[in-house]
Amino acid sequence: MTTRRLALRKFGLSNLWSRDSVCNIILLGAEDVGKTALVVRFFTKKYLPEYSHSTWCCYERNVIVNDRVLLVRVTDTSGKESFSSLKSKGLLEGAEGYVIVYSITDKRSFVKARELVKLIKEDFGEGEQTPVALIGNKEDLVHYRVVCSKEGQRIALLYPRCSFHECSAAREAQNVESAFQDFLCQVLNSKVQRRRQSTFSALTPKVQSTRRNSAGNSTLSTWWRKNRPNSEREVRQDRTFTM
Ligand SMILES: Nc1nc2c(ncn2[C@@H]2O[C@H](COP(=O)(O)OP(=O)(O)OP(=O)(O)O)[C@@H](O)[C@H]2O)c(=O)[nH]1
Ligand SMILES: [Mg+2]
Repeated sequence: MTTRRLALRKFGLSNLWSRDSVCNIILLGAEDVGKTALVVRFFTKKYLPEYSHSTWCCYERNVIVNDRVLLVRVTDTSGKESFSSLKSKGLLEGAEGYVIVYSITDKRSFVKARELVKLIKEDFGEGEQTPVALIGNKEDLVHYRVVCSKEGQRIALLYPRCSFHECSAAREAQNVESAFQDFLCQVLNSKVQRRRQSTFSALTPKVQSTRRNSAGNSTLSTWWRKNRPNSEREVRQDRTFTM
């Protein structure tokens, strides 16, 4: 074991090592905007004309971002489910970034995307710092465009850590790749910042002791995450596809 890992273990920070190489992303948006098509395109470089409309599922794959290998885990939600229902099922727990998709040919999907960005950025408190990527999909259907690029850009400019891209899952892999790569870089940077903040608080005994619970030396929230009677956690594993 390296000196660095030993030092991390000594200060109770050994988990930081593994947590750093995993990225949990949530994919949100209205029905039929191409959420599944986008994640499948990014992970496999392939495009299929039809995808399952299941309630939600999880895809994961190792991706190289900034010369580092990251295990990117994407929770692909269904457009039928509301944000509050996803939240109550615990699907948004541990999100390190949100990808919100709309179709440039569907105004209603843009309105929904705008509401989702607002919800995440304004109502989430801590989530304000969580990176969000707003993606206008189906760029290949230019003749049917009803949402112009400027409208998307305007939303992104309203919030910190919100990026905007237009792409087409159907046309080519390159634009989808660069949108996701750009977003994952943002997520990585935000993780590094959070890690610095949590390292600082872990090394400050006063702060740490107030967060410990009676059951052991972990924080209450960590203890609850490990021990809660949550069947969703097991279900989640059944719906994870490694690509
Ligand atoms: N022309 C075009 N069609 C697309 C594109 N992306 C997806 N589609 C099509 O749009 C339809 C819906 O795609 P999905 O990926 O299933 O959409 P979704 O957002 O996951 O839908 P739900 O899971 O029901 O919420 C499919 O018929 C896709 O082939 C695109 O970039 N261009
Ligand atoms: Mg889907």
